[in-house]
Parts: sequence; structure tokens; C-alpha cells
Amino acid sequence: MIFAILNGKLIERNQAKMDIEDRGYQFGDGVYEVIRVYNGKMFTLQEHLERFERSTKSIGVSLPYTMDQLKSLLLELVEKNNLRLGIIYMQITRGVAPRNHAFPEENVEPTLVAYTREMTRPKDELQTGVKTILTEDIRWLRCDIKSLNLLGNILAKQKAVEHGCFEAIQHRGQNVTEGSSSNIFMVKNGIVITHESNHLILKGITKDVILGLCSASGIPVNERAFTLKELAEADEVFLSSTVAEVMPIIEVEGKVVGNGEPGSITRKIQELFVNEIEKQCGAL
Ligand code: DCS
Repeated sequence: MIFAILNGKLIERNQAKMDIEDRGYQFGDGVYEVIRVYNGKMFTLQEHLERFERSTKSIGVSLPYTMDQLKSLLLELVEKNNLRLGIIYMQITRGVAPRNHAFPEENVEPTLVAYTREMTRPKDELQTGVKTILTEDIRWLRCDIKSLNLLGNILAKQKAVEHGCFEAIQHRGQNVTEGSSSNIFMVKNGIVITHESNHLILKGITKDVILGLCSASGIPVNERAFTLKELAEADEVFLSSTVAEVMPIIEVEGKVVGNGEPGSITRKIQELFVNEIEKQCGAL
């Protein structure tokens, strides 16, 4: 039997039912997290919980659980579902109330949902690298909030899929922001460059792990916006996310990156990242 968490209780996944006036369903009025599980252990759990808390605060939803309560609920969920390799999806919405854009007046209990899915690592793509397209970033100006409102991201990803690509690299005018569900990095003359974590992108947990690993191993990093022209002239390009890890990009909009193979700095960062996973979760 597979379990899910609904409002603090572990229940059978198929018994988890939502109200049609849940504000997450009607307005996308909520926030979420995706957490990786390797060997039954949650990778960078603390960082995900902290970002979840920040996201809830930024939309004025009060988390009805302490971080410790959430942590033990998620632990129990992973154990009950016997999950070894996969993800946890967790979201909270402002709750159920008669439809009205403004927040409900009376104290409505937020709806918290979490469930797990088995998911392998994208081993082939991590080896070969992936192709990407470019697309204008049409999203709002609070991309730092991990909001359920993902229409801009969904349309971008679909465009990538229709072009036979893994990811869409978004740009605002000439500046590259981030992927539809990933952060984007380029390497030029040995320096790793990636957009600073401000309101225009999500502060990726994987991105921050990578920046920490680079600084610990003497790989220079410059956290700043870079242009489409710089991207086109990059020596190496890669993306990062909870699900895709450190993923080499070998093509951008039909144009080959470098010599068309994952670059040496990307490879080095992949190796450091796998070591970090193994340190926290055991051998892969
Ligand atoms: N930027 C966006 C827009 C994202 O959706 C994600 C991950 C990231 C960056 C990378 O962040 P993490 O390193 O913290 O994962 N989005 C999650 C998602 O929706 N599916 O998988 C990861």
C-alpha cells in the first residue's frame, strides 16, 4: 500500500481527496518543494524545509507544523512507502474557502499534501549531456517564490519537448535567467557563471550546493546575469535541479556548445556533486 500525507496524517494515497474549492486548485495559491531521496535518505532536507518555510512566509500562509514535525512526517512517509530512490513532492495551499481573490477572512486551515514517487537518476543524460532551446521568460517578477503557479514554466518546457529538447533556457531580453525547472550555468575561461539569486530566478538548492562545492575546491564562480551572446560563446554550459542533478548541456537552440561533449569543469562538478550525495545518503 502507498501512503500520502494529508493535513498531518498518513493516509492511503488513493484516499487522499481534495475539495474543489481548495485555493491551490482554483488559484494556484500555494507553494511546493521537490526533495530527492537516495538510498531511502532525503538529500539536503534541511535546505528544502527552510526554503518551504520562506515560500510560505512570502505568500502569508502560516505553516501549521514546526520544522521538526514536518521532518518526522516526511521521514515516516518515506519509510512507510519503502522508498529507496525517488522524490517527495510536498505542497501547501491557503486552504478551502468560497472563491474570492482576496485571502479568506476567517481562519482557514492551510492544506498540506506530500507524497512520494519512485524515480531513477537520469544516468544516460548525465553521461551524454542534453539539448536545449531558448525562450523568452514570460513569468512574473517573484520567481524566487516556489509557487504552484507554473504556467510560464509549463509552456516553456512544452516548447522544449516539441523541439526534441530536454530543457528551455529562459531569457529576459538579452539576459539569461533560468531553465523552466532548473538553474543555468555557463563556463568561460575556467570561471563558472550563473544568475544571482534574486527575484528573477528560484534560489535552487542544487545551485547552492554546487556553489559551495566550487568554492571549497577552488573553482572560481561569478554569480551574475549573463547575456545570450555570452551563452553562445561559452566553453561549457550545464543546468542543475533536484531531479536532473548536474546536467551537461551540449546544444543550445541548434548550436553546439564547445566541442559538443560535456566539458571538463562540468565533469568535475558532477563528480563533486555525486560525492556530496554519497556523503549524505550513502553509495549510489
Ligand atoms: N528553477 C526553477 C524554475 C525550478 O522549478 C527548479 C526546480 C529549479 C530552478 C532548481 O531548484 P532545485 O535545485 O532546488 O531543485 N524545480 C523542481 C520541480 O518543479 N521539479 O523538480 C525540481
